[in-house]
Amino acid sequence: MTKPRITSICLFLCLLFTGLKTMADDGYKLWLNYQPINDPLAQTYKTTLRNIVFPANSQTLRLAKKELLNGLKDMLNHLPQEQAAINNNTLVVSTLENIPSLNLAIDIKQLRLKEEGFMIKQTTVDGATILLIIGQNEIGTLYGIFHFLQLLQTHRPISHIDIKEEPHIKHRVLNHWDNLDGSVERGYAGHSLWNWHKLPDYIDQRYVDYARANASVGINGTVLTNVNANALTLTERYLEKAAALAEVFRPYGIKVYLTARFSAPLEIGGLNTADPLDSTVIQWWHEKIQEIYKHIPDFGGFLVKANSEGQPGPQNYGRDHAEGANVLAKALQPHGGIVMWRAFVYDDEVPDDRAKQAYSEFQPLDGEFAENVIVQVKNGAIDFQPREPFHPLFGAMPQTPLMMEFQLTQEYLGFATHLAYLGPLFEETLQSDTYSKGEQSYVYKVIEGSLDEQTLTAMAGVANIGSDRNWTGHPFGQANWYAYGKFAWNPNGSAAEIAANWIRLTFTNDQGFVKDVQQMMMESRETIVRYMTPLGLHHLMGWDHHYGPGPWIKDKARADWTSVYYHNADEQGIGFDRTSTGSNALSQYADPVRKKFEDLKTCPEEFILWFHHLPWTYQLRSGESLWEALCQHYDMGVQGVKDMQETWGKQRNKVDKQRFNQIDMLLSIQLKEAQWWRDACLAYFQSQAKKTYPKNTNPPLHPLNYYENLQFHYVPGI
Ligand code: BDP
Repeated sequence: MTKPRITSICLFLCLLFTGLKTMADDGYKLWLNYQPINDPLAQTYKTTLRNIVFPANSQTLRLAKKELLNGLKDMLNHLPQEQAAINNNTLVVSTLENIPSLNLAIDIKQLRLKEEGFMIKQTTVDGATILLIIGQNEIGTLYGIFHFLQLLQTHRPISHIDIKEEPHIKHRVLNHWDNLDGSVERGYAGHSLWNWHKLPDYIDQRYVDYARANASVGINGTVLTNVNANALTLTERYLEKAAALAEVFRPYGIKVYLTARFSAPLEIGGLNTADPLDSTVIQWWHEKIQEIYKHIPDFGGFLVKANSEGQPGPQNYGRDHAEGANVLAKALQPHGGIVMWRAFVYDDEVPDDRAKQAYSEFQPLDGEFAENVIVQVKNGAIDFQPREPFHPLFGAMPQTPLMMEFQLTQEYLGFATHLAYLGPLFEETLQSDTYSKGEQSYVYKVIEGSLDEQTLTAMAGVANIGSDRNWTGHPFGQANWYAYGKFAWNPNGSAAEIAANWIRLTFTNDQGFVKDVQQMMMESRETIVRYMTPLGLHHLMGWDHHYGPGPWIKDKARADWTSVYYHNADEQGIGFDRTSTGSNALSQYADPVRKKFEDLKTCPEEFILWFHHLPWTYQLRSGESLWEALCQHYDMGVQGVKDMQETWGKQRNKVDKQRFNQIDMLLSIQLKEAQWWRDACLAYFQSQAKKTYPKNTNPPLHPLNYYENLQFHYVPGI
């Protein structure tokens, strides 16, 4: 071959290679991005998967099979040979129940799997080496297929594989705060996915793709409507629409739930009360629930926000939360439905520390709820802040099933504009020790029911999904949906591992990329804490829309809707005293936890201003004064975003151009906003502390009144 020919071949290969990297990817495929495998492992995969035995005699199994074959075709350009008998190198896929019909010499009594579990195992049967994927039921089989495909996507070896996976939590649910008019409360990724106007007759392909994505991470329930509920949701017209969605989701193992407005008997039922102990009200709910089950035979149940932020509830009639929840629960019970009753309550009548109110109202009701009620508790006692200590209700209601509510939609973490991987936030909460039954009484054990022997278990994630082409607005928002599914499956999981897998599935298996991006993701939430609410500060955001900083917010209808209520900054000091000299919210924790937080020597500094009001001169462990440390944290936050930009900038040739640019632009916005948070907060706190800025801290770009006077219209999510 002549030299010029070699050069042009090289050039062609180079172009081909860079062409692949620069191809557009709009992110629609999420982590189900079945890229061709250019790795020596591909040959082993093909050999192991030469044949297939997969009797698919139901809709779920048929779609599991289709998923498998499509995945193999895309990744390996290979289709296994369909076989009736089992030979060497055969992939056998089956539900536990169907195994006997395959005439396999396997003792199925030894194969024990919990509901929706699966196993993937290489074994020898009658002299043939086969790979088995067995699901406890059809949905377990579908989960097994997704898991298997993810192993291939992440280039894991499959010889001698022996995996058993079972969900630790029964109901793994997304909460959509979607309104019937198509808007999404605190939604930053476009409109609602549900087109209520065109339903039930028009089925958008996105409904199917949504169900598939959820099933691929083990999510098995969806609450379609906003917790600030509209009674119309429960009218026949909307039930028909919800039923159409339920039909699409069913083969993917996803149950539909709805939010129930407590005053629905008044608003759509024509009654003159919604008192849960009134017999006409009891009858109304009974009939309404029967009607729902006619439309949706596997309806999951209700999610209820009652007597909170103006929502109606049993307290309007002098009844308590248990009396309210139990009426719905009784009517749902014969159908197998549950009530998820939210503990996110605070009342204008109670002038107490807002952080105490959920505990004060719910803890005394321990043991009063019907069997099919589970109390849904936010991760922290205030409201999805960038960092909160775990909610004191965890561990404090041993006779009541409690579920975790996380918020994926980043209402307080920069919307869909800031890169915030929430895995570390989930892990931090779930691994917190409640000490309710001595050491190692972790929150995750409360949630999975193992601590108090609860069998009704659940986790909720407030969805960050909308009509945006890439589902979550920020391409990294997808990681929070994915990680939520993984933590709901196993709340004892590892955020770092989940991040690494997500990166491989979504972008590339390039080791350098995985390492850099994993580190960037793992640090991202801490970076946000630093430039928004360091050292235990909380609730400092802009009024109502929650966009940007607003530490100066005061004089609103309720003190606990203002920032000054939470930070209490003045010339002397800053922080919320929740010790025994203050609101004593700490008394709601088990003693070892209370003591740890109460004692300044042991209180983790990331929570110090959450629990203590301290003078600006208070010396932190680093030797810095509180004022100096505050300035330093805000600076570190801004620097953290610059570091993310640098890390991302290095990945240009490793990802497609479209997502590279999107993320690059979003990081620039994030840097601007981080700087804005830092400058506005420092200008404000300096005006209170009346201290000079430390030597290495640059003063804010503008005077305080510049930040105070900024106004924003049409902020998304309201
Ligand atoms: C707050 C949101 C509000 C929700 C509320 C809730 O700002 O829009 O309705 O939580 O969880 O964080 O009910």
